Amino acid sequence: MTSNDETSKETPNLQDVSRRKFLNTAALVGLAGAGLSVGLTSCKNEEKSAALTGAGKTGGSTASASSAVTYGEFEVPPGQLDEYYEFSSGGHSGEVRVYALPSGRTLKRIPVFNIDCESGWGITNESKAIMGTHPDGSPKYKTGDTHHVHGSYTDGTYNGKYLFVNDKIHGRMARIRLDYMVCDKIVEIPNVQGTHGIFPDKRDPVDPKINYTTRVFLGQEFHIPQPNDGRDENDPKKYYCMLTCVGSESMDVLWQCKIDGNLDLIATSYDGTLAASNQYNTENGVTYEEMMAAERDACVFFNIARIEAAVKAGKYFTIGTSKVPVVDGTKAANPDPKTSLTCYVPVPKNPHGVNATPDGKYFICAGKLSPTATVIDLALVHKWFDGGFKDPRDTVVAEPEIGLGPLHTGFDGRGNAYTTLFLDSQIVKWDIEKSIAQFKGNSKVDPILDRIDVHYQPGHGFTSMGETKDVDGKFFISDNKFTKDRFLPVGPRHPDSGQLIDIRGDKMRLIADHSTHPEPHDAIIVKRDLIRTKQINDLNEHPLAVKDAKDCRVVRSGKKVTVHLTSQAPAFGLREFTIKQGDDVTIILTNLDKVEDLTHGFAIPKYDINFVVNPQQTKSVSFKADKPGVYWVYCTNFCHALHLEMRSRMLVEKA
Ligand code: RUQ
Ligand code: CUA
Ligand code: CA
Repeated sequence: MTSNDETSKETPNLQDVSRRKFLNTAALVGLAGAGLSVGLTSCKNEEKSAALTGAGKTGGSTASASSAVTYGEFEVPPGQLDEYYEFSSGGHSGEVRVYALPSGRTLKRIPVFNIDCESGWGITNESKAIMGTHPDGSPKYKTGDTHHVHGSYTDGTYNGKYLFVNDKIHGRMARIRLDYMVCDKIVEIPNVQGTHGIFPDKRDPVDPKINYTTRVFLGQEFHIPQPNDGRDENDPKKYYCMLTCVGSESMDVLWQCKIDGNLDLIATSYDGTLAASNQYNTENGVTYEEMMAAERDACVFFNIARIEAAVKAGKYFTIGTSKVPVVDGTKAANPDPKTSLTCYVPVPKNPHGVNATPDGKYFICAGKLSPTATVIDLALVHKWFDGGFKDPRDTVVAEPEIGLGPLHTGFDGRGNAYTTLFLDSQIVKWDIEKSIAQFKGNSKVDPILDRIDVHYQPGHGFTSMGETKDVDGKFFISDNKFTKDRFLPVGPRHPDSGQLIDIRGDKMRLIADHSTHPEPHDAIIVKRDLIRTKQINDLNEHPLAVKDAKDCRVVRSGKKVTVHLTSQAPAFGLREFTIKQGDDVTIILTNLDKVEDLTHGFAIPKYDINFVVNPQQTKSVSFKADKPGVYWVYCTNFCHALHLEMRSRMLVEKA
């Protein structure tokens, strides 16, 4: 039976759980038992009861039938503005996306690590300078893999200045300035591979003159030889991973900290003293069997002040040609908690995700291959660092069984946690203080408050303002990896989805399925009044701006030719311009239109040039005039009744 057949037989209905498809029982039993199954992608239909038996074994329970949503409640009528921005990573598309919530409207795609011919990202000289180039001027990398988007903070909440996003493939981090919603810096991290989790400081700035986040921390997921230059290739015992610290304003790599095992997601404490990361490969395995050999891995805490003091005191080394100071945070190098740079808290098993509760008290690590979430008390982590006790495991204050495949946790500010269950295809709502009481031995307490089915296999889940002290407990989004029968079929490559859930009441309620282009990896939901954008560029921000149509001209110096050009609807400043075959040409284009939203495009056929200039913006492109002939340079962005007539002729004279 094809999915087409299934879909056509059934009436879509948000509340109809009978359409849910479950993983086969083998996957559930395997994970619940020996923990040896990786058959996570099976789409074999199984009875719901069979699947829930598997879940029940590990503390799961049936999702409650949530009360229906009245759709008018959440409608954002035409012309009205949404309450929130959602900033989402675009996964292996390499971009960042901007949505409006609760409507789910798509507002913008911000190209970051990807080439984008709509905006000209990776095509214009300005964007290539940010992305990095080969000596011939071509982009250094054409691919990216964004996972985690976080905003810059002041006093524990978003200040609306920046977004930071990782690139897992090439070990980079990008910064997006939120006033223009464009990427303005990319840094490539030395000595790492697989830069996965990132998180900025939430602390109050040290320097009162600085009203932005001061540091961003990045976790390395893949361990490698150091330097990775061909040495120790087949000696995995010598591979290792590092935490990297980047200055958020300079975007310089400030230091790195070598660790045992690997790093994954990152969270920072609200007091600015600690960063933490879950570790799923404390085994230093190179195959998945090896990586899941141990019953416990860890959540590692970094004592930032001690690391920075060690760097200042010169207690560091460097690797290869990199000048970045590296401190040693391994257990062997840190035998005494009172001086230790790191605290490795044992957590079961291949944990995924670490999230800080908005009251600043706890870090929660989801178990992934264990049906548990581990609650770590930050006060106890500090006590451990002060030498108060020896066993880091004593920082754990709860470990409730919440369901199968727990990955990420969001918060509502009312003491509840919402964890995505990848294998159960559910969100589970649980009470943190009750889980602590249960852990202390009060067997009568059940921390589980509610479950809701999602469709299907959720990865990240996050709440409105949930990573800030201003968490408002209104919405939760479940970003789902599989959609199978949820949308009209579009061939083998399925859309992904973000499901919007109302969390204001006792019971969670599913509001909407927002389909998304793969892969909406992780996101934050930010109140709209925290974001203040500029709607028009400043003519003076580009040093080469052509400020008057009368300044349009072709300037030649030997083979170097510069074309100064303007756009103003419905014409370019030069109706034609002539260059010679073999010239090295740079075209500088300023859009002199001042009207909001009046963007022009600029395309040259066969020369592979296509970009836009927004009102008062200047961009440039450089190319070799290697093809003689007539080329109609044209505007690609519908701007005027005479948009189609908005052209110029580029005449390339034969050499
Ligand atoms: S990790 S689905 Cu790249 Cu964000 Cu958990
Ligand atoms: Cu200018 Cu279309
Ligand atoms: Ca492991």
